[in-house]
Amino acid sequence: MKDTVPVVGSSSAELVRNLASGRRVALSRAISLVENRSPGFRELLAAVQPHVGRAHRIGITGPPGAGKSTLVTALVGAWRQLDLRVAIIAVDPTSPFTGGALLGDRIRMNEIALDAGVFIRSMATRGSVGGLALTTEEVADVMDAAGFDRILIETVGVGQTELDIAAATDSTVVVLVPESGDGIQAMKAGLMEVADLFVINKADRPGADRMARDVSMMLHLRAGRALRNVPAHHGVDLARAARPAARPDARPDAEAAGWEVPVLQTVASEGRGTPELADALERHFEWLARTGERARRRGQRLAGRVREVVDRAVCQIVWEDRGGNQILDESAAGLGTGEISPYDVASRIVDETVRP
Ligand SMILES: Nc1nc2c(ncn2[C@@H]2O[C@H](COP(=O)(O)OP(=O)(O)OP(=O)(O)O)[C@@H](O)[C@H]2O)c(=O)[nH]1
Ligand SMILES: [Mg+2]
Repeated sequence: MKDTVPVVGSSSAELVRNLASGRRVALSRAISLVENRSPGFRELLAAVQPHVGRAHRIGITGPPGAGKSTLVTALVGAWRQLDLRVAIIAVDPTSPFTGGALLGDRIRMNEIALDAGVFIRSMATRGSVGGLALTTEEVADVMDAAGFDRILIETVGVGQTELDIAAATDSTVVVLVPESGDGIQAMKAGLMEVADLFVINKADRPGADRMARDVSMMLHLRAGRALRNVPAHHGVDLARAARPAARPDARPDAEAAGWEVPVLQTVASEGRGTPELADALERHFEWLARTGERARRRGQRLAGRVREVVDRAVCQIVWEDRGGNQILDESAAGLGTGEISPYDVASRIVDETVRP
């Protein structure tokens, strides 16, 4: 199949016309090409790039069974009423998204799946060739160029990978449920850093108010700390200088940049609170555009993507092409006896591969 992708070899304009005309087969194949890193995927991404940047990208993450897909379904319903086109990426779903069963509402999901204005794609973590966050962003680029107005990315879990994927968007929604543990736990998992909006779903269950209060309190504590780090005058920021340099593409948390992270309560299965979630997402998108934050984040993401691709290429050169792996193998015995140190081996590898 990968040799017969119809979009490859066509001009950029043709390609985008193909995608924009709503040809789902063309879109599916373009996405597979990107996902599998098949020949031509770079050209395809280059061709869509000038048409990228219109869609509002929204990441939705949270523990398994929190009601993410149910929320997604409700949002899709709201947007379809406004005649907006919606694409959904379900990353590593615990059950196939299009099956509908996991939504607990088979009929509504099937309606959505049959709607020409909705496109659903599942992506597997296992066997992903590139970095998953990178690939997900690239798939979103293809959907963006295909003219979708909203792109929803659902990831299951609150580990680093899931957060990275959900945060590679304009707006990141973290979904918690009353029983998902206390707010402190949530903070530890790095959720506070990535969330633009918190949703306490299953608010029909006991403990929702308390959970919402805990999360709000954590957010305020954080905001207080962020303020303390602002230098009193425009001199050197010692607090910052003392810390190790952040990753160049790291994302400053939304609170520090002037957005007050809302903590919403929803009962997604009954559609309660979901119009407010849709509103909050609109407000966030407007705020991003108004403050220039959207362009800034996008710039950082693009720079991060370049870094990631360069890092991969350099690793390939050092370890594979120029024999780094071989040097490491040869050094195994010496390392084991303590005759040479890991630093010695590393220096030798750098000397012989990077500066030959
Ligand atoms: N009581 C209650 N149940 C809900 C609510 N929202 C969703 N559910 C139910 O919770 C179950 C899981 O919902 P999903 O939307 O599949 O949750 P998910 O977070 O997408 O699940 P995974 O993708 O498997 O992690 C389903 O049976 C839903 O009907 C809610 O607000 N209250
Ligand atoms: Mg789900």
